[in-house]
Amino acid sequence: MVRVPEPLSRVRGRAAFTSRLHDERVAAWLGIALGLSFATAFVTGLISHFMQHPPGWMVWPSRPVNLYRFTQGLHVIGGLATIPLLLAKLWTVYPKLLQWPPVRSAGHAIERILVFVLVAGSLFQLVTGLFNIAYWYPFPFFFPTAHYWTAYILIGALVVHVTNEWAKVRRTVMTRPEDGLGRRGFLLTVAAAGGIVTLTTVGEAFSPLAKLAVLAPRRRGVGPQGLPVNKSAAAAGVTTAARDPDYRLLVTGRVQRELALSLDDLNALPSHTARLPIACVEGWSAGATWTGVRLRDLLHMAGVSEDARIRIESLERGGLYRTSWVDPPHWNDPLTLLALQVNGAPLDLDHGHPCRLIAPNRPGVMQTKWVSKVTVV
Ligand SMILES: Nc1nc2c(c(=O)[nH]1)N[C@H]1C(S)=C(S)[C@@H](COP(=O)(O)O)O[C@H]1N2
Ligand SMILES: [Mo]
Repeated sequence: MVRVPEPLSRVRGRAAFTSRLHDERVAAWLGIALGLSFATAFVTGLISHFMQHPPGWMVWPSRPVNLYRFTQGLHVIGGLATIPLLLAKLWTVYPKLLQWPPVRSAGHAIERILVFVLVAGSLFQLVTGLFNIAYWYPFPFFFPTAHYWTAYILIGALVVHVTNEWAKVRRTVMTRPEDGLGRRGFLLTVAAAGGIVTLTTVGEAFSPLAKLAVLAPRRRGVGPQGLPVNKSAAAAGVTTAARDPDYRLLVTGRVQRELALSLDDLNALPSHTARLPIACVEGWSAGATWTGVRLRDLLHMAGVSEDARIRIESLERGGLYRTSWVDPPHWNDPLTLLALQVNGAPLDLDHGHPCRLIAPNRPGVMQTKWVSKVTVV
């Protein structure tokens, strides 16, 4: 006997979705949580972007020391905790995604396109972000650029969506439900899933919870001198140059006196110690005790004016992060060092031997390792 399939209209209509949690009240609460998460991710993401690519008029302060560590930790860990929220929301509303007929009017078509952009944009941001912090780049585009521009599209769609839904959501959450549907249990489960993601990753930035960070791609204490390494000296191709006895640190550009300092010269200069974090854009961070020469002492020796911009260059030949800019608030800060030691021992080759830049409130990608040249612009 041939089994007759159920009519499509039934499968695509409400009848096929038996759980009563495909429900406006659940969708409204999850929507509020997602709106707050994406707003937070957007703001912290812009902070990270503009710290790395400041337009000419924008100057970032060098304090508080741990500000970037906090905003970027929030961006990444908060983004991870958003994944269960988004999955729950998609599950709650997916009967609507399959509604029949798919388009009822021009207005309805626009609304559905908006929802498509919202769903696709959210999934894209969370999935590419997750792959990026896991050091997996299966996509053909450059992650920071794609993640940055998609954020504007997503936030645009989100603002329109919130405007459209605001009155309904308000009404829904302000009235008492008449039925006891088990919504609270479902929402608590989703919140717990987000909480577990946070607890098992936040230790990569917040050391008291380091032991719980079983899902974090970077762990505290793993790596030479107890600090994680993103790019090793071998990967950067600097192992020979970094150990060259003829190494000189050049201070050049718009200076009154050019300097060329050997490692012994650097070690003979007044040394200072600062407790500063490496705060990677990928969300992990680690505090360490750095000892070395103040960048501002070197620049004063070279006779540089207070408002100059400084370019730091690495021995590394290629690579996206071989140079970084240091603006006046950062290089005038007494905590900004060309570090020669970390945690009481000479820098490991992988941490930037002979010397590395370390400055407060700055993304890890701008803490240049294997420094060979300081150019005053
Ligand atoms: N020259 C150079 N410096 C660099 C990098 C690099 O690729 N090349 N990577 C940066 C990044 S992304 C981070 S997070 C920190 C990591 O520092 P660590 O290896 O000392 O932990 O170094 C930064 N300094
Ligand atoms: Mo990084």
